[in-house]
Amino acid sequence: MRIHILTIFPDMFNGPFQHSIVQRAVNAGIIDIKIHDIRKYASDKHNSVDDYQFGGGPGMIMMPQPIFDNVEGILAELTQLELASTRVILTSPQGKLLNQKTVKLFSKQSNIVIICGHYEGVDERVREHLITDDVSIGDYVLTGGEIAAMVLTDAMTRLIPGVVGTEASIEGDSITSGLLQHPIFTRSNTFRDWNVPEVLLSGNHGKIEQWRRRQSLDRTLRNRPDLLVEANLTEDDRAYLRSLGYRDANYS
Ligand code: 6GU
Repeated sequence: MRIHILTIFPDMFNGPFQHSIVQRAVNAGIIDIKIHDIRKYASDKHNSVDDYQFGGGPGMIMMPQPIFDNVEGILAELTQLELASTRVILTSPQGKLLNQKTVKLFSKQSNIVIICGHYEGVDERVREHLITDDVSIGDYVLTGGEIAAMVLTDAMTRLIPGVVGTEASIEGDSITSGLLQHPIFTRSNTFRDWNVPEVLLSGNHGKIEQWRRRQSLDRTLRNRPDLLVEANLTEDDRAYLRSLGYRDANYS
């Protein structure tokens, strides 16, 4: 997969992809990340990429022309087959909230183009005529789309086959499995008087699985009850949730 990131702050990307799993994926040739400086596509003598908004209002708006020229230059290099598996994504607080399902869909594409929104936003013609998807990473406002582009790149990368060691570590993820992950422990068995739960040392795999499942349900109910509506729950799970006092109209 090739990931193109269009930004007016290319230097922000020095670092985040040069460590750990993403770096390994780049070195192994599984992904290729290309950072594009939108300003290089500016066409006036001041290298403008932004301007005031028509109708008046606060702040500056990203101009359409440098973004169109940059994206169209990238798309022109692609084959028909690649074009059919390419997404052009705009990061902005007005986008659709990113979730694991969307990340998974994106991770199957051959090319991903991410335009990092800035200032008050981008000219609406970019959204209307250039992008395939607009993405927000949460209900808060960032100074720009760069960090969101890093988040998206990171989340897509780990889903590409061969990047993360075992399928099991992906399928067992919080969210991917529909529930939050259960608590996990490593050495030492006793740390500052705090013991690892007895059951994990019991060697009884049936009991361990049951404990983990219940901890997952517990944690999901406490932190993300919204996930329970879509989660795949067994009769046992439902009985356990009822014992915790969970009652929800959407859930039966
Ligand atoms: Cl994608 N961009 C900005 N500027 N703020 C955000 C965001 C994106 N997602 C959440 N907040």
